[in-house]
Amino acid sequence: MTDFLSKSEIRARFCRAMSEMYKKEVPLYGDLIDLVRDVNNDVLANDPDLKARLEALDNLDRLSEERHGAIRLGKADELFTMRRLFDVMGMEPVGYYDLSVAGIPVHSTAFRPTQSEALKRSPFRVFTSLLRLELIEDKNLREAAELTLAERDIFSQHVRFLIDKSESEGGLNEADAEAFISEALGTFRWHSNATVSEATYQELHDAHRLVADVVSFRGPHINHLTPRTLDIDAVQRLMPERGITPKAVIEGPPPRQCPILLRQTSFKALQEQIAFIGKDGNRVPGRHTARFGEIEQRGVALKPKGRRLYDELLDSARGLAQPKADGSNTAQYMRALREVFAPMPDSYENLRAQGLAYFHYYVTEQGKSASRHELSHDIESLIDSGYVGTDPIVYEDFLPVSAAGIFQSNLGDNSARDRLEKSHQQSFEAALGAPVADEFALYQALEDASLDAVWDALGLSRT
Ligand code: OOG
Ligand code: NI
Repeated sequence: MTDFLSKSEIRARFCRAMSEMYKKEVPLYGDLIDLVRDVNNDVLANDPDLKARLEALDNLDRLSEERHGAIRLGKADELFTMRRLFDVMGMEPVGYYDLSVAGIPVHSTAFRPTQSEALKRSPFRVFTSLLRLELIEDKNLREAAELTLAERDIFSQHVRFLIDKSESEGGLNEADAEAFISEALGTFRWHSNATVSEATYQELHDAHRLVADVVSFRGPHINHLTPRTLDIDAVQRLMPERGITPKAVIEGPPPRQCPILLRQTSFKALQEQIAFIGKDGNRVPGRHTARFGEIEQRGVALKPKGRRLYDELLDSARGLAQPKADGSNTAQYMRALREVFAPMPDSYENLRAQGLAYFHYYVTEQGKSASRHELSHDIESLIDSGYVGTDPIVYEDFLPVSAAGIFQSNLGDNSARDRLEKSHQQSFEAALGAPVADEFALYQALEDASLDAVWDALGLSRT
């Protein structure tokens, strides 16, 4: 008999190990985690209703644990093996993000659990970008970058062996899972010794700072981790008091009664000591800016119609005021954002009634004790009479404009903003070795499954 650990258990342990590693590597991140925990505790102490709701839906002990991290890969076969590595932990590629529209030479997906039980157990996901080397215009530099990347192997032999084993046997036992976690973690570790000379680094950096970050190192260091906060505006405000410098604005929608999608902000990336390859095997000291800390607050997932409205409103807000990186027009931008977002209903009832957002349906206590002949076959009347309740389904994905804002705040203000050529989802999926899942289809399936369960529980057939 095999005794496999569940994929969710491996993911939860991996996430904890990653957090410990990153706190040691970037102590300021540990300070951010402490701040997030303090703010979350304050919010819960002041809002017993919210506390009760979260206790029912989530595991409160894990409230301040990381929700996501991000890495940047350099070549197609790294993405291919990374997909298999994340699959050991029950994380599948969801969504395609084209960052070239914001002048960033990568395209990305998010590896994440997709089932509600798995999300509840450990929602950890990794935003994973693949560098598009073809966007480096200088042919010599492009070839030098390709050569440097060709020489590296970011996976250990042992982790490759354990990925194969998990695939062929269908899982990993306790000992193998522990070995997998520590071997896999090595792939995401920071290396302060660069694999290039200072001159090459400068050229890569001049092509795009991100190119230097990916090409100059032995592995795809985790570049940030992101815990969940219950009050992102409070954390943003309190960061400076704790010696943490936040980016100028919170990305995403404005503050609302009923949060939608995702709001996020980060602290600026740190300047770190590195060492370039010098002459005669000597090392040359240098500096590199890459790693930071981020926080997120999530709200209800929007249906395609809601998402179109969101994108339109965000576009208009940005048309009125582009947030400046130095923070000089933050107040103006936030005011524009609030005003522009007025057409987005700010009650769950209206978001649901207008088909703008996804909801989880369930039979209430009253519904459970009702006799069948009292029950209508119409979901809206069942809701009106209190037999069926609804809960917003939380958005588990990312937003390209927000992601671009997070990238940019950590790349400096002089990074290219021109539009690059069109996206290449097909080449991304070819490298990945699988199609990315459609996020809307996943949310729709969750909503549909909850409705089916309602009809079953009430003994009714769907009309
Ligand atoms: C990824 C930035 C995107 C987010 O939360 O939107 C991201 C990166 O900087 O590599 O993590
Ligand atoms: Ni992030």
